[in-house]
Amino acid sequence: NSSTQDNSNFGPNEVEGQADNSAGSYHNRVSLDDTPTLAFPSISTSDFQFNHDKAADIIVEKVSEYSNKIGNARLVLVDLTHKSKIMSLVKAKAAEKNVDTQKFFTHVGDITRLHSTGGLRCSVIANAANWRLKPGGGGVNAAIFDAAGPELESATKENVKTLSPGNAVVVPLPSSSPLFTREGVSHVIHVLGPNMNPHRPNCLNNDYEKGCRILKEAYASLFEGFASIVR
Ligand code: AR6
Repeated sequence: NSSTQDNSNFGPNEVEGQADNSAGSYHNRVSLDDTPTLAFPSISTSDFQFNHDKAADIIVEKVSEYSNKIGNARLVLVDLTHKSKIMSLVKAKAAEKNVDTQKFFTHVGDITRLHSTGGLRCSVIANAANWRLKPGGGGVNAAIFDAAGPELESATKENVKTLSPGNAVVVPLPSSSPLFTREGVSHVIHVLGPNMNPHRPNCLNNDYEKGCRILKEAYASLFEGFASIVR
């Protein structure tokens, strides 16, 4: 049901887009202004099989830390469906910690179509990448490389060849990329999170002490990268 709306938490230039029916104040919303915004997927929680509850704690911790360091810029956690477990967990934990809803919210939609189908302008999007920074492999990585065209692969290669877990790299997107022209995305930040999937490289074999440290580093590196763009 996309008709349920609650505009009570919106700023003056915002109206709600695709409604997010779950309770809590971190509603997705449509931005009508040009506030610099980073849209990011939950790193490592799907193909890389990282524990959702632990990941949600880390997202909220790092979002709270960085929301004070990015001026008026905003951070938006994106996932494909209203049923997203990680999204629900993050919303509940962010509400508990009173994270500023002007600086952080969640949005249901395809990260490669935020402007054209969600009405949300995000000049920067994050990718849950693989260590080779290659297209394909499914998940959000395949979607972003597909949507961005060959421009993203060549621009990525110019910057860096591989990524180690816990790191992020900022890639300026050529203006010929469809993601730039259609969605207004000027930068993609590739992030490599910790992997708990035995069928993927660098599996941590359930070592959550190490995994949590690497996931924290990954978000810190992502948000630092975003801060370096908006500064
Ligand atoms: N828009 C928004 N969110 C999405 C989209 C999309 N188009 N597609 C997926 N998600 P995953 P990981 C969400 O598996 O766990 C790849 O093969 C998804 O629901 O993409 O870090 C890479 O090559 C989930 O919440 O990333 C790596 O090898 C989140 O994005 C590996 O997967 C991340 O899911 C990385 O695995």
